[in-house]
Amino acid sequence: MADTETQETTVLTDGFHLLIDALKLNDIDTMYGVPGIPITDFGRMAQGAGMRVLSFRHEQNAGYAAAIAGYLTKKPGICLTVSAPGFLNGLTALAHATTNCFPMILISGSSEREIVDLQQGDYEEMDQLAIAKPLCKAAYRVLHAEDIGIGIARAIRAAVSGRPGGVYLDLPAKLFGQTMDAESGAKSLVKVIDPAPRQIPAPESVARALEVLKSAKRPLVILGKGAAYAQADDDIRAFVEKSGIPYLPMSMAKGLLPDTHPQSAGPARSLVLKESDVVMLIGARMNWLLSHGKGKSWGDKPKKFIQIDIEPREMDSNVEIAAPLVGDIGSCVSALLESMGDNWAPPPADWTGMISEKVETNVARMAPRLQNNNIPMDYHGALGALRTIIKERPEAILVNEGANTLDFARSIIDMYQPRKRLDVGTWGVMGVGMGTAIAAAVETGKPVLAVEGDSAFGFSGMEIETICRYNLPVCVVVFNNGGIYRGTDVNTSGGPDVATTVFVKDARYDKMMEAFGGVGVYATTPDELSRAVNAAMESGQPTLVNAVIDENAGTESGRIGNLNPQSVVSKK
Ligand code: ADP
Ligand code: TPW
Ligand code: MG
Repeated sequence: MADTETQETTVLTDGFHLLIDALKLNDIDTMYGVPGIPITDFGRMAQGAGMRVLSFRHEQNAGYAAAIAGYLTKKPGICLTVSAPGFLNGLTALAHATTNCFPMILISGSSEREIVDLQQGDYEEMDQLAIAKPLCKAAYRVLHAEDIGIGIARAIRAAVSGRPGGVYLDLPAKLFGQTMDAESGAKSLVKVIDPAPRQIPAPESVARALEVLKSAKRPLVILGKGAAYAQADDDIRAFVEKSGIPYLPMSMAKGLLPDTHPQSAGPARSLVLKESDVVMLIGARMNWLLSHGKGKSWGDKPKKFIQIDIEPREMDSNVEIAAPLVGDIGSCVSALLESMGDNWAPPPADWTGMISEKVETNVARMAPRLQNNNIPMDYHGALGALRTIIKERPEAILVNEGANTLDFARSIIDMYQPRKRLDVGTWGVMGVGMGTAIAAAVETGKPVLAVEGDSAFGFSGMEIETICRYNLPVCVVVFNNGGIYRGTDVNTSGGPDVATTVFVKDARYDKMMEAFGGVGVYATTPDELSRAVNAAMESGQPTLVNAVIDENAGTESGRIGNLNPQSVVSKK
């Protein structure tokens, strides 16, 4: 009798509930994924427990959503997938997150360990942990319900501490149904305290950095997306303004200070890279996007580099760093501000004057081109219209991918607020567009304008159904030039296939949007484009504008055509 009573009062919990409780305990309230065995019920139950669980049409897009959610919030974005094929579909995004230093956790269900390890051919069999390991910052597997708390805690800490990155968490099917008593279960959960602790720079490093900076005649600050990620916006602005040093924003750092700021050297990029004598990198790596700090674009004048980064091994990765400042950007910049004193001498006026002059000339040269009304539209005409829209709606988030569509939009559309420009990142990956747009809308509640090359859009285009399904305030503009780079290539063999870079002529992407109940607009002039986008931003209704772009207007690979290998025999 007594035994039965005890049994009846033992309340049980299981893997499903422990996982949900562990995530919620750590303020994780949103997941992006695709359902299926063995995580269907997990997704349902998480939704039932009040989490936002957004289902996508392809895991890669859910993964890109999670990656950018991590960038925007400094909390790991969660992507949830099924085993083998779903996992692999999510893996590209996990690697992308790691490459870009975005915190993300890919949670994938997996098959039975005993069968997988003996390679006996289980349903969706794959040794996922082994495959994920080289492609992310950390990878863990949880085998027992009582370890769920620790597993989630480790995954969160690994994703956000130090240099942020992607983490893989492997959850075998059996784990979800494992039971334990609810009280011990609750006790086993871990609330991660201070998941990304401040990393204070050494005082001597701060002094050294300021010494080098003081010695400069032609100083330059380069702001990268690490600086935007750090959310130390006020201190970064104060540092730039107090120092008086011209700055260059990397693509996703645009808007950290407004592009119209008098110290912005954006439109004088080639000049400042060549002529500067001291360059301070703040949350930007000296990778291909900065020509590795050498070669033609950097000119032949000697330079010294100062670098602020949380990752010590980033120093000297491409060039000698005269003053490494290792720590989190918030702490480093506030330490600099404190040590600068109140009498910091601004850079020599001939340097800042030379830059302002160049900026003015280049801006003035561009202005008339942005107002052209050519039909079909060229990039300048169409982007001139969108530039005004972002100027009038600086809180809107701009998502951008493509080749010409990316490169022209980056230089033409001024950004005014931090973390409003989200693009292809370090790899220049096509396909981030719709996942990024969805997460941007979900995480911020702000209107999203996604400016997409027609090829770029195609990589994730089916997710416009997701946008309609969740009724998100996303306006997609497809720059439709009928192909990759241009719509004019010909097949030199004379055979029946069209050229490799060419798509169907006059494709109507706007009708895809209508198929899912969204608004589709066909726009051939900057005015039509402008009207449609403004209406979409105003109404918040899911909208796709098919912007017809001159198929001759683009160039091969946009601005990075120089990276294409050339055949010595012939180039047809
Ligand atoms: P971009 O592409 O804009 O040049 P990168 O992605 O190359 O920027 O560089 C971002 C850098 O910022 C990475 O080296 C990363 O380690 C660093 N980083 C990210 N977050 C922080 C932070 N909170 N504090 C310091 N450095 C950071
Ligand atoms: C995952 C290679 C770089 S840019 C691009 C491709 C296919 C498309 C450019 O055409 P789009 O833009 O978008 O129409 P536009 O304005 O120049 O016509 N696969 C991946 N990533 C990359 N970067 C590629 C292929 C690529
Ligand atoms: Mg195109």
